[in-house]
Amino acid sequence: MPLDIPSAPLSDSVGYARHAAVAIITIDNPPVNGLGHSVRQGLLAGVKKAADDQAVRAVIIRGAGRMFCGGADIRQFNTPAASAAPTSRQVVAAIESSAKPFIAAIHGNALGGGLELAMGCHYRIADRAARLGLPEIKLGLLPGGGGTQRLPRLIGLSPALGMILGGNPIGAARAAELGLVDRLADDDLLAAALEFASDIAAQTEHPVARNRPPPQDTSGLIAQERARLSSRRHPGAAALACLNCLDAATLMPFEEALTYERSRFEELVAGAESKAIRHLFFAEREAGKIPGITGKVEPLPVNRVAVIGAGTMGGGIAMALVNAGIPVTLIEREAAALDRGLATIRKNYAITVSKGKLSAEAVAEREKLITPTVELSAVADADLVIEAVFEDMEVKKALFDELDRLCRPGAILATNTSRLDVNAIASATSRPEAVVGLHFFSPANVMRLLEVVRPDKVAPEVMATAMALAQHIGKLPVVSGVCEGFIGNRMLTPYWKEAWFLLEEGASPSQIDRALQDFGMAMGPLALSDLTGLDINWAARKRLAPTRPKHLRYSRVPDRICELGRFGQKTGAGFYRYEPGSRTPIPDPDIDALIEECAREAGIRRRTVTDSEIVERCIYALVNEGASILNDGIAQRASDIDLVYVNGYGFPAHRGGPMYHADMIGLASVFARVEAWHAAGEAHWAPCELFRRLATEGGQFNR
Ligand code: T1G
Repeated sequence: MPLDIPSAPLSDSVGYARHAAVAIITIDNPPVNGLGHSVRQGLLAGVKKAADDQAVRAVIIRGAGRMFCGGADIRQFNTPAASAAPTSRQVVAAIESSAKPFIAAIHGNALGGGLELAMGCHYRIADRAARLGLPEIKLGLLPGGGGTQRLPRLIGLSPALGMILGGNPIGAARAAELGLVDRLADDDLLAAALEFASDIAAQTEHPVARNRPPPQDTSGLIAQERARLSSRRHPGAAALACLNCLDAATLMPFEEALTYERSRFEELVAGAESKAIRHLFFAEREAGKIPGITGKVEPLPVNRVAVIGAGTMGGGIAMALVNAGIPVTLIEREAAALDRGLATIRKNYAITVSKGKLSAEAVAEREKLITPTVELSAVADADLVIEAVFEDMEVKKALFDELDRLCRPGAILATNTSRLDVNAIASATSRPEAVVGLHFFSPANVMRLLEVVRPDKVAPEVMATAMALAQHIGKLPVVSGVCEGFIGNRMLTPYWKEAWFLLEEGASPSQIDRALQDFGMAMGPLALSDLTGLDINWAARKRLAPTRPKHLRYSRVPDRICELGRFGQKTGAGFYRYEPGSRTPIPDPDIDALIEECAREAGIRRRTVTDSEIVERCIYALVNEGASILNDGIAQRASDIDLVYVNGYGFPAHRGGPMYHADMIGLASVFARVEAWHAAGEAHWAPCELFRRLATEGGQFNR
């Protein structure tokens, strides 16, 4: 059967061919066959051409390249092209009203507007590996091309609600079970679609989604979901709008509900939340790019990794690697520590199995990929070694000296340090060009963010390998230069300091945490420090004390808390106290008294501090440090900083990240506040040159 039938162009991204009595319309708009304006024009032209062609009895729509269609062209949103006729809705309406049956031949992805296009067709044939979904909610949007109306008519309200509010695609087999796909293709998709076309040729009636009975919400599903959403601090505009559109599907005539859906979509696509989330969508794709390296320098093969340290980080890293099918040699100096690490890994997998996320067989396969040993010499056959040992420079230098001698030539040596100088670690080896930082975030088998720290002497192929490995194991790699704390932890320092200063000036821990959670932070700064452990940063402050500039304001609050042995949740008390076995922060009058004493000692008259002042000072502390990180060349781009804070530190995605948030407020306004605090004698607010220049020139961090 001919795989590829020559097409005549209908537009610069849609082709038309006829094979016997079947017209074949092919979308060819790399990289994802997005439904840009030229695609929509071509599709409508194809619908008309097939209608006029007397020889045509059925029509197949398919995608060229690696997928059927990845949805509307997000880059065209908020531009005239997005709503230029013909819209997706008009194309789908023309297909649905066609007297000739349309068959969507789906491979790769059918997402968003791509699935909506397929649901406008009378039938859907899918390759078994295909994935179908309506991920719009992940862009702060809703399916605006009829998805909220056709999907529940095709598969029922409950599965439709799950797909639309979850935003996750389903596989072709599941789609077939639900009735979203009419036939699965085992190998040749086009052949299967052509065969299906001949199977239905004799039929005079063909199913039209819009004519199916509307979904009924007999079990109060929508009300339950609305209550669940409303109980969230930030349910998100898109989730509520999706729910309202599904409700409309059960209550309104089809056309009226379609108009309602379109209005809600237009509100969302013009809204700040979706624009912020779409900023992050593209930022994620930018983050993986290192100019001059990715796409140009071939990554080195990584077939075996040695992980040194089977503690929380080492065990999580080992899991992240075997989850991607990469064999791991897990090394600990002592058998007892190794056994503890393996037991933790087994426990974590058991939880995953109990949640139904993985089968016991799949877990067994992954655990088989881990080779535990107490012999450091086992690193000899590793292509990459990742150390996750005690966070001490001398310990790490000594280990890297040993690794340099034990590892094969060409092996890459990576450190998981969260803030130490990777150049200094590299200098402990004879191969600094092979040393890189891979700063995983805990839990390393769950958190997507990975700071790839780029030392001065690292070779381009080592960076290319680190970025490729990160993406292979499903991480979100962000390149950071070498500095104290890289990107994320460096920004955390002034953020926490501002919170401590606000405590001394009159705010309480609960007020500060609540104000920032109302802003959208997943956790308040003080509860966060209790979670991460106050002792880690206390050690850093003590290490840096000899070089701390004396003119900078310094709060004794966290030191005094640590001196009481209160390191946070791990000791049952920090800024808050915790009941045994509980992680719920409980305000502690002893801490209030300690704060008042620190204020007195610092000569600070306490006052009423407003929530808005708390938010402004803490968030602008992030922005000001982010600007310095950009100024110092530590981050490649502002959107990388946004990604670090949204994915690693709970910054609200619907505000786009700290730098994007400042851009939306206007840098002149943000800079004016920073400059005012600096001019009032708060030396730690000194803005960098880049911030000053952008603010005065009307620029933005995210260009
Ligand atoms: N529009 C524009 N560009 C897109 C795009 C899209 N929909 N999807 C991907 N790209 C770009 C991406 O920025 C990157 O660009 C390149 O394509 C490869 O992407 C009306 C309103 C399809 C699963 O949400 O999930 O339809 O960096 O690296 O890993 O109801 O892309 O190369 O310059 O991600 O193979 C709904 C979003 C839109 C799907 C492919 N659709 N995309 O993954 O490639 S809204 C989505 C994805 C909508 C309708 C509604 C993934 C993918 P560059 P990539 P991939």
